[in-house]
Amino acid sequence: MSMTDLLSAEDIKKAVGTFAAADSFDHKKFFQMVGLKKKTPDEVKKVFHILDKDKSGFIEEDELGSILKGFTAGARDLSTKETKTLMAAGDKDGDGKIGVEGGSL
Ligand SMILES: [Ca+2]
Repeated sequence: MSMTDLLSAEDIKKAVGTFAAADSFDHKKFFQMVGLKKKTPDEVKKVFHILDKDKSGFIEEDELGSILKGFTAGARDLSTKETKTLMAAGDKDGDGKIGVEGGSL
């Protein structure tokens, strides 16, 4: 299963391009642009599992920093600030990682 089986390559390209500048990343807009908001919970889970590279069941900070690369290989890494903002948004229980259940991804 690859990201483009779940999401449109065109939408991903557009979304990644929109947030190409450092510190411009807006996860809500990004997830909307790639079409994640329209996906079923099951499909969102599949996307999550692609982003969970070490299959730990969680997205840890290092995986979060390269989250855009999970969508398309040529994308940039998030800055430390962006990574921390995204972690704070998705980490509901404050354990420093994002789980698939109840996460904002
Ligand atoms: Ca992981």
